[in-house]
Amino acid sequence: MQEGARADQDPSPTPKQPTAATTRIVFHVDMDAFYAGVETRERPELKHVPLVIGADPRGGQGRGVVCTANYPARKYGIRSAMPISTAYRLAPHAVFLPPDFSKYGPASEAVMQVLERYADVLEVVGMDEAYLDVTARCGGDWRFARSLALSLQAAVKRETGLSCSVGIAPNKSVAKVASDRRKPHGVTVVPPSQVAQFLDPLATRCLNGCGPKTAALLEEEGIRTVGDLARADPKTLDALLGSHGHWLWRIAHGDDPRPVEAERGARKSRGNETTFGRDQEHPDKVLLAAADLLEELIDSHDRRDRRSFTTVTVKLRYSDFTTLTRARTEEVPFEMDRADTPGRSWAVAKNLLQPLLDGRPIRLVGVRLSGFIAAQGQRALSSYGVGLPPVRLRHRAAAAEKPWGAFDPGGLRQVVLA
Ligand code: TTP
Ligand code: MG
Repeated sequence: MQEGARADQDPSPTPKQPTAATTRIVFHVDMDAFYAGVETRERPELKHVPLVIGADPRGGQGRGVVCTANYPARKYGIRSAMPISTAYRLAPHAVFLPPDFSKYGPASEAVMQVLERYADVLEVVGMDEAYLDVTARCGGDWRFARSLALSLQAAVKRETGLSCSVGIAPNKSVAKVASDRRKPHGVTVVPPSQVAQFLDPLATRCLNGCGPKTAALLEEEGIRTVGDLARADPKTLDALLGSHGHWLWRIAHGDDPRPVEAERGARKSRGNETTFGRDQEHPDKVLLAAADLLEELIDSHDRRDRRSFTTVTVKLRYSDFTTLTRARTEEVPFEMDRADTPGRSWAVAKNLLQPLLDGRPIRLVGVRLSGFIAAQGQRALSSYGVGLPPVRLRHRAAAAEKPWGAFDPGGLRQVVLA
């Protein structure tokens, strides 16, 4: 049901008073084919043709992966994280575009600003998704919640040019499952009385927290659907999956007490990594790629939330897929407003990487920032992206010791900002 299509008026939501007995009403909003949607805004002619955002397919020889594909491309079976070579084989006539990360942060911020107006509490959980607690403004009225979601979709479309889907349920985990049911541009409402019948037939994979490995383990026990999971003996699940098994059992029952929390939206880390087009044997080239990744990462962090960070983590994957990470936490935080942050954080990353570059060929290098500290004067969500010009790290580069941005590994890389 593409209900959002008929939502072009804004019913100017009026907050209502919740009663003590009101169950929560939670929205999960997830952008449709997010990166592809952003690219299509500038090139509307791509809207109805298969579009793949990801690594260069190099005529089927490319080595990176698909970031996302628009819905016409998904008809060919193309999916996120699939090798780009497979995507090319499935649809060689598709349009392949590299991701342009400079666009997605600002687009996300613009979306979140719209969502903020529709929420009692907004929890941003990723670039393209958020939970909204709308209990108070809906006053327990589920029909009103549906019209609020239609209005939200229309506002996101009107103000950002992007499409999203909304799941409406009494808690986060059911809302998250629901937002995925009628993509793209769908609204799925699951009031409390329908939670059990909604979840029962779905594959366990539909639950957030049930990845392919967990689903395979459950399948070995004959547990294929969320209903099977709900009927399973929790002790068996505990034995199979530990405390995670118990959690899955609870959410299979539609039981998720987690509140929607504004603060929880603040991410704990931000990372960036690249797979080399060819395994890289020269330590200097790996270091230069890492320096470039770190610069992009700091630039992206600067545009997103600007908190100071204290920990730098590096990651290396050797050609045999052995993967190592090393982290260092500094007592003096790396502040986003300080010109020495790129140089200082690079010195840490380099010192962590160098001992690991022992001549073995490298397949992937990554960097991650964490240990965030809310800085004074940090931008409020409501002012994201507004007013403050981004810190131009590339301009600072001249002052830094390292050759920031000087190395492009042949355009062969697949960058993943997470
Ligand atoms: P998703 O919300 O998982 O996917 P999507 O928005 O592209 O499509 P859908 O309509 O199914 O929600 O991820 C959001 C963005 O994150 C996506 O546009 C690209 C990026 N991404 C990757 O780069 N790699 C990945 O493996 C995934 C899953 C997402
Ligand atoms: Mg999405």
